[in-house]
Amino acid sequence: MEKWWKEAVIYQIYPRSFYDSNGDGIGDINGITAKLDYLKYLGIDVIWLSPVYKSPNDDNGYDISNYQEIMDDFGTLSDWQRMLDEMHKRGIKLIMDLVINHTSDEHPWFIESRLSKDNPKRNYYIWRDGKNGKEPNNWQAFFSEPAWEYDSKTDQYYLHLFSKKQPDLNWENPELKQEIFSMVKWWLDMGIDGFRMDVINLIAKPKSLPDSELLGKDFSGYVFDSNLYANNEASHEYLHEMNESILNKYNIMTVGETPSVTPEIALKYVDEKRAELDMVFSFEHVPPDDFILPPGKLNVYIFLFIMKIKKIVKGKNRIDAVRFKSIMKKWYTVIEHGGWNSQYFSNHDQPRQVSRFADDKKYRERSAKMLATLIHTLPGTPYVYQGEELGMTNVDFKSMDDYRDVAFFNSYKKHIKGGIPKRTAFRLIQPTARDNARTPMQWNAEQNAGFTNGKPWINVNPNYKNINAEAQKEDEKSVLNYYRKLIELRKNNKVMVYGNFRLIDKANKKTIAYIKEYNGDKWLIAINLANKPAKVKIKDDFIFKKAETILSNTGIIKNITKKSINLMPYESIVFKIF
Ligand code: TEU
Ligand code: CA
Repeated sequence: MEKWWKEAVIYQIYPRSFYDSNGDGIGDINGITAKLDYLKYLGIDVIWLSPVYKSPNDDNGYDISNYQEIMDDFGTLSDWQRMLDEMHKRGIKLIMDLVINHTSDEHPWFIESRLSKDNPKRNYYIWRDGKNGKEPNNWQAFFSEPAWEYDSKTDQYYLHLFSKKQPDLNWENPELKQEIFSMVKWWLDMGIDGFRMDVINLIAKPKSLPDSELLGKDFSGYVFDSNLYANNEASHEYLHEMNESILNKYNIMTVGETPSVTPEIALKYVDEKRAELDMVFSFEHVPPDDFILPPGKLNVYIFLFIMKIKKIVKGKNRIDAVRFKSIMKKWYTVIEHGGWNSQYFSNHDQPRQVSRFADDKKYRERSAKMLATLIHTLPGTPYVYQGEELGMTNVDFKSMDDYRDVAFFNSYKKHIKGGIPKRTAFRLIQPTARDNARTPMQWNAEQNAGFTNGKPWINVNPNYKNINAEAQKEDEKSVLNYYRKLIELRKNNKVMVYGNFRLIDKANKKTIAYIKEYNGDKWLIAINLANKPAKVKIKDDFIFKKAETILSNTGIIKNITKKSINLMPYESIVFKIF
């Protein structure tokens, strides 16, 4: 069925790093309002705004201490209201980030909860007795620490799947659930257009909180087992209930962030008939490059050696084409069965896509456009993360002091504890650091990339003199202008949105090529994922008279024979076929 959110292009704003309107070095809400004309010019339809709620910023706003107020750094609720009005005036919709798996430990609920075992808010969170003087179970949190924190006041532990300043909420408590539901309704009544739901498939914990049986994987004795934390049956019940009682009364969209989902599991969340979510972010095509350290010093060195070899191999062809194609094919079944997908390579948790999956040096512009072509033509709704439309790259910070992210610090500490020398640990985790994507948006070639007049909360990437929005506006061949063309194309061609998806030349190790068809329109997309020339073979069973280039990332218009398409390194072409 046709829906506005299937046709939309969604742009993610990480507010801290977008634009600083008052010179304190921190991006803010008035800064977003000031840049809406840029986003209108880019052509996007929806903004996903990372959290702007009151927060002590242990995890940059993903630790919320008040759901119904705006963080001081970012402005006020009336700034927010004005921003929303200005978005709507321009025909841009807004989806807010809903973080309801956990709150900050500075949320008044938690402050009360930890006071005593019989406090009325005690069961808003997950408290347990220790076992033999240790944690209640062997779980490790996402940010490299044990998932339980001891609280001496009541001699119990609380669960936190993220940092220890992010205690997990207890969704089994109906009172807590109702509080969350009324907060959700409050935001919808403020006029927003939907939610991105943070780690929403973790909200229901496994009954009895069992030990993970994936033992011995880690020197620390704790086990990171997201399959155990994720997708417990009740998460579907809670989402269905939220949908039936609130969400379906509004013309909105929802996208759930769901680590550890297969297409089968994802379909349960997004199957139209089940009425839970509209789409989810899956991770199969962006697997964590994070490492689980083996115990023992010798093993650590063997492991480091293997990682080094892997990196060399990976450097040759950043996306494994055959694997990627099979993932895309598998995920297309979600759409075939009445669900929908999202398409992304980047967000505030992932390194920059051009550095990670393509080439941020010689072929930076061409390969950034190539990745964009993929995102916008693969089946699903495309998501653009701020700066991606400029081909922004990872940052090569030289010291730990340049980093800001709690996940990075925890991971560093853990590597040191595991016996890895400091410098090696730093080098090892640097390419995966979330701060790679959190350096300020590069607006122009002036000081601090035009992001702030003050001292930025995190340093700008020094390459802003070459890579910035102002320069790219002027350059017809820029990555920015290529994104504008892709977005415009989506508005005028439903085949791009609803076209079915058929891969050709599946065994090709360098390319991905596919046909999309809708209401008589037929497109062929041919993409070289490698830094070497490639050739897409077209079999006899696929016949066409003429193939016209609609968009090419090299600007070269091709006449193709029916047998094959030659592609330069990282070349991508969208053809209309007759
Ligand atoms: O991310 C959840 C998540 O799966 C990530 O933690 C991911 O595993 C990690 O970032 C890889 O390094 C969401 C938010 O997007 C993230 O920013 C928050 O830190 C996290 O939830 C906790 O709210
Ligand atoms: Ca500011």
